[in-house]
Order: sequence, then structure tokens, then C-alpha cells
Amino acid sequence: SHIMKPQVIFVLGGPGAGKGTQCSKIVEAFNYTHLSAGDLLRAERGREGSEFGQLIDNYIKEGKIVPVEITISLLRQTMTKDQTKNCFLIDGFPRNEDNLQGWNRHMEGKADVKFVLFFDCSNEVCIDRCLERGKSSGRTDDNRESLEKRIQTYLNSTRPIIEQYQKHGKVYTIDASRSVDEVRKHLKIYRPT
Ligand code: UP5
Ligand code: MG
Repeated sequence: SHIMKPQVIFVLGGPGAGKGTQCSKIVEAFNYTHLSAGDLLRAERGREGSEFGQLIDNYIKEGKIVPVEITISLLRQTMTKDQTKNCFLIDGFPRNEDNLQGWNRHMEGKADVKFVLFFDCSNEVCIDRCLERGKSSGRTDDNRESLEKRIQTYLNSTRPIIEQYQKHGKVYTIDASRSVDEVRKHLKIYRPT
């Protein structure tokens, strides 16, 4: 019999671009499993007995990218938990060269990356959305100081990763500055075949 490798879409874009919001909607409409690398790291930070809690806490506040071995182990644990799940939206990863190399080391040949879904949004809109959310989110990085660092990390480290995929014609760009509903409507064209 023929077992298909896990199919993966990487979802990238600036902080607050709407990756998480839209991934939840794609999951509702299609048979995808949403894995937010940031959510997995925040859960690990809060897990009693985690040896990485303090490190993750510091990295998130500073808007820095956690060493890939930690992130990849959380992603892999979740991806292999339910063998009936075969299509994954991996949200907020890979964010830099270390992430990409770690993914290739562990996953090359074991999963197919179909394309990158890129949520394109100005820094101003990104910052405004996160500051607005910060009024109630409790996220330690939804403040102006952390946001400036998150934006810098995004521009310096994550954009080059998106550009690498762009060179191979593997990026679908979405104008993420529009309303939630407008963005969702345009995402319908990405129905998996
Ligand atoms: N909102 C959403 N869409 C909107 C729209 N179209 N119009 C108006 N408002 C909209 O949305 C953000 C806010 O905007 C919400 O209030 C929403 O209602 C509103 P959300 O969908 O949460 O956006 P998202 O792009 O998911 O923003 P998020 O803050 O999650 O993005 P980040 O990429 O910055 O955060 P993430 O959780 O991925 O990572 C956080 C940190 O973890 C990183 O900075 C890093 O330190 C660490 N990290 C790693 O080290 N490695 C990883 O692999 C991943 C994370
Ligand atoms: Mg998110």
C-alpha cells in the first residue's frame, strides 16, 4: 500500500499579519491541521518541568528566534501524534536560516513542503494590530518595545527565507492588510487538490 508523506504549507508573515486568524479559517473549511510554532513554544514555556521555559520566555520577550532543535521537536511531536492527520499548516516557521536548516536536517524526505503562504502586510498595520490585541492578550511580546524587536527580526531573518522560496516559485502572496473577511475570500483559491 502507499502511504503519502505529510503535506506541509508554511505560513509566514510579520507579527500580527493575521496568520493564526486565517489558519483557523482554513482548518474549518479544509482538512488541514494548524500548528502554530509560537503557540507550541508558549505551551512549552508554561509546561511544568520544562527545561526550556526560561529560555523560551527570554527569546519571546526579546523577539528573538528560539534555537531550532527546541521548535522542531515540538513540531514533530505534534505532527506524529495523530497518524490520520496528513496535511499541516505550519504557522510562523521557518523564521530564519537556523530554522530552515533544522527542518531540512530532520524532515527532508519525510514531508513535502508544497508552498509558502505569505501574509504581506505593512509594519505599521502589524504593529497596530498587535498593540490592539495587547490590551487583552496577556502576551508578553505585544508591547511597543518587543514589537520593534519582532519587526526587526522579521525583516532581517524571516524575509530572506521567504525570498529563497520566492526564487523557486513556491510563494503565494496574500494582501493581509485587508479585512479578515476579504483575506479569507482570497484564501479560497488555495483549496488543496
Ligand atoms: N487581526 C487578524 N487579522 C486581521 C485583519 N485582517 N484585519 C484586522 N485585524 C486582524 O492576528 C493578530 C491580531 O490582529 C489579532 O488581534 C487579530 O484579531 C487581528 P493573528 O491572527 O494572531 O496574527 P499572527 O500573524 O498569527 O500574529 P502573531 O502575533 O501570532 O505573529 P508572530 O509571528 O509574531 O508570533 P508567533 O506566535 O508566531 O511567535 C511569537 C514569538 O515566538 C516570536 O517572536 C519568537 O520569539 C518565537 N518563535 C520562535 O522563536 N520560533 C518559531 O518558530 C515561532 C515563534
Ligand atoms: Mg500567530
